[in-house]
Amino acid sequence: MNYNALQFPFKAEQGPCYKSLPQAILKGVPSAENAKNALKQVLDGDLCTLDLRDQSLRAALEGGPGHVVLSAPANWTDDQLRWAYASVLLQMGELNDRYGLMFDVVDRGLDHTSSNAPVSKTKAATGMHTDSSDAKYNPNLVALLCLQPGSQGGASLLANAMELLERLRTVAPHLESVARTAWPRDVVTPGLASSRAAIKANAIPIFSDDACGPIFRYMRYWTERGLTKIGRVIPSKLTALFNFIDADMEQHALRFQLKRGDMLIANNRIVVHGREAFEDLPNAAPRHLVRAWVDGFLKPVETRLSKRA
Ligand SMILES: O=C(O)CCC(=O)C(=O)O
Ligand SMILES: [Fe+2]
Repeated sequence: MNYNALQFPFKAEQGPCYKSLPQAILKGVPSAENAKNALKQVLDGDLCTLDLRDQSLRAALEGGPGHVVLSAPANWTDDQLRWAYASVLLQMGELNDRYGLMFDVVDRGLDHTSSNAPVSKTKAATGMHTDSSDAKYNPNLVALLCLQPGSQGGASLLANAMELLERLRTVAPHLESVARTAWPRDVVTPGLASSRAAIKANAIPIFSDDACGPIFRYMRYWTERGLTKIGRVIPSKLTALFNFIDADMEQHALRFQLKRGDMLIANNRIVVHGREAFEDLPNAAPRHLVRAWVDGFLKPVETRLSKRA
């Protein structure tokens, strides 16, 4: 896939790419009483009879803006929203189980700076990132369902890495080779041992390409922490690259608030996301998002081409 900036009209002033929820979901939603059971059936892989094939959704994720926000009715119950979310995502691929098929993003009072806790269990700003700190695993799509936006802060941020690459090539072309070098990243995935050798082996380039096209993988905090843990000084050229990327995203990122029922789905290979810090105020409902990772969304170019031939 040949991405270039013209294929990626990702203009901050236009806001996020909202699309309506497929009609089949709106029509087929189970009753509030049946929703828990219906959700279990969908997650257990029982055949979903709804026809959700929506090429515009797929097209928005593969090219174009690289993300969509689907808005489900806020008066649906949590289980109805989870059912709709799972039903849509399972049309795109398989759900990954590393953190559970649906991972609750809520503040658990943890601190990611003094432990291996993921930022998704804290109320801190996440910084702009793509998901997964594991060199061997990169989800195709990252999805976040908003059950409760919370009372203070927590805005969502999205940036397009392909546009960023164009600007890097114009403004600081000498840094592209730094971005294409594999840098060690701290190992924080549950179940993976975090030794110096494991961190060294967990090296990931920021920009790379595979048979499906370009890939951007960015986690500044865990890269700097990984390098520090293995006793390496952070090279000044890497700091210069990080500073460029952060400043570029600060200038160009979309910033918006998810509402109850919103499902943000982003192509994790080309779109970077983040959230601002939040505070759960006393006597107010705590912020609650549900994260899912979708595998198998993209087929290698050769497969697609041979199908077309
Ligand atoms: O809380 C959010 O809005 C985003 C959380 C996130 O990026 C994650 O869990 O990977
Ligand atoms: Fe994330």
